Amino acid sequence: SEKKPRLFLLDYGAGNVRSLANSIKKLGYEFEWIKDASDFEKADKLIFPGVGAFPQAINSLHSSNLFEPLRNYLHSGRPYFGICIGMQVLFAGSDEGDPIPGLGLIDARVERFKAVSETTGKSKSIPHMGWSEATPFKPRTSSTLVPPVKEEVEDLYFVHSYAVPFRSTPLISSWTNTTTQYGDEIFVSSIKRGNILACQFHPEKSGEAGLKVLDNWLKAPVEEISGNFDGQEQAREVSVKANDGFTKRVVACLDVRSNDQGDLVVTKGDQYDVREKTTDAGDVRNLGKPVELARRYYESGADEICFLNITSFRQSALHDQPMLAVVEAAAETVFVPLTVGGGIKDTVDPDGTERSALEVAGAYFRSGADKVSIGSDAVIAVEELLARQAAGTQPVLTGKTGIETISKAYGNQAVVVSFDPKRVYVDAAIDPATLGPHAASLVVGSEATGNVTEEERSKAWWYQCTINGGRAVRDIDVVQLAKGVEMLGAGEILLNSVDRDGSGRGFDLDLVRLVRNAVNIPVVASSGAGKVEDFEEVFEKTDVEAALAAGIFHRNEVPIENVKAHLLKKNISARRAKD
Ligand code: 1PR
Repeated sequence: SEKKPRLFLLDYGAGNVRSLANSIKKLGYEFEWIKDASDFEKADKLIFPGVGAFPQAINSLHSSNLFEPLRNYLHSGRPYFGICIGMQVLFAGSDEGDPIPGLGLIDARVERFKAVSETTGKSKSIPHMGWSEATPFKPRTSSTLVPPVKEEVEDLYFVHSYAVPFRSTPLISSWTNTTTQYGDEIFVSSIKRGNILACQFHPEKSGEAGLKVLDNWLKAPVEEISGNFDGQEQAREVSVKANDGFTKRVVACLDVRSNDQGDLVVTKGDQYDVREKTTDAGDVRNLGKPVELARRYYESGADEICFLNITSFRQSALHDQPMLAVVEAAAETVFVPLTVGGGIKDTVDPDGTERSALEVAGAYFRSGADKVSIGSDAVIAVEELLARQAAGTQPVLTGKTGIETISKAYGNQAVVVSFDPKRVYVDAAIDPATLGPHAASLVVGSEATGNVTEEERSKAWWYQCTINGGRAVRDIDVVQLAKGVEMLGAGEILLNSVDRDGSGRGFDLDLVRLVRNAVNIPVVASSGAGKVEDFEEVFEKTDVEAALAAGIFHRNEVPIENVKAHLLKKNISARRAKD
């Protein structure tokens, strides 16, 4: 029988490559890691799953002496599959970070998305994070290697702030395999020519659709996907559509903690109280096993899964091996993005070993997490930032906070900040000036647009931030926190509400709108979902990119399938669950 082709993966240690490794294993293929330049000679197929930032990727190729060998491999005509940064490095350069030349196979540049449209003035969040349509560009051929694999468009998972803009030139037209629209910008979402296939989306995070793209390439005979990438075609056009096809994400959240027997269980509270009220002992509510539930949610069409270790602030998260094991096991069966939070901060182990937030986050990324979520530590970091601003201390940014160190090393998109705000009720006739800076988060009940009770309508309130799972309030409001974490480099906000948590009353729309309008990074609305209409409402009435729920999914009251079906019925763009 024929010799099996040797597949190699190139990793430069910049984030979650475990998910790609897991998906290749799940599809039934074996691979080896490139260890040094000589391995390129042995490779029949090569995958470069680039994560992080363009200059870091190029620099690390240079420092490990892999830059030239990689370029030689690409010119050898043997099959290459680049993912995300693994696509971008093929270009001449990027606007990201320090200017540094890329591999230069394609004489065009990677550019930053524009937060505000030059033609319509409408704004969009950066990074582009979520599921978008990839539309085939090339005339259809018999090849099944063109992602998307079906004739029609498919939703695939993207997470990036930079992309190659589509331009109707012979060069770009020759390479473009699919295009994707974000806002009114059209970018090249995959390229294919000769031996090169590369995509801006993450096939290993794009559910069944993404696995199919990978599988098609993996099973293709080497000769079929070898060749050279020279030559040019005629320039062709793509027109901007009224609807960009960017979908709203539905996120399932699992609050995880150890119960009184010491096992990690999924729990869920009301207003952050997770203990049973019916038993005298007040046991921690147990709603299931984290890994099993995560798999169930993946299979029922969750666009993203979030684990929050809600007790880890008591000790170092790295001491919490079981949580790392949970992430590792979940990443074996969940092929959509995974976020992990709880205890991401500088800590000291009981034996005195110091662990930086960056180190803790790194351990989670290596276990298969795509993003880490920071709660308490982000509040403290922004308080210190505000104090430096007030005192005129320079520099305002120290570069030392967890948000800064992690986003620098792994990219902004890898850092989520979890907000746990609580309403502070004040007199309805209050003079906002008496609230000082917090007036920015003041809502007067009679003007509230979210669903509020008669009693709430007669009051006013502002949104105060808390730490340690709502246990301690701080002198900082959600608008200050939102602007502060964006400045520090966070890539997304997970916006909970202590008041609405577990209530089933719907999302706090006034809160959601305040935070959405304060920043240009994606915001996930959370807390209070009780029925499918609550998702419709938050997407119709605010501009959030995603909505999260916990209790209704755990108790099987509202399956994720029903949420998706309802959104689609109401013409809200959502990723179609599995066919
Ligand atoms: O402060 O960095 O160690 O992170 C701790 C993390 O744990 C924070 O993200 C914080 O939100 C979370 N957390 C801490 N204590 C609790 C608790 O419940 N006692 N859970 C807690 C937060 C809220 C949401 C929940 C939504 C949706 N849980 O995550 O999933 O409210 O719930 P619903 O749909 O049932 O209404 P750090």
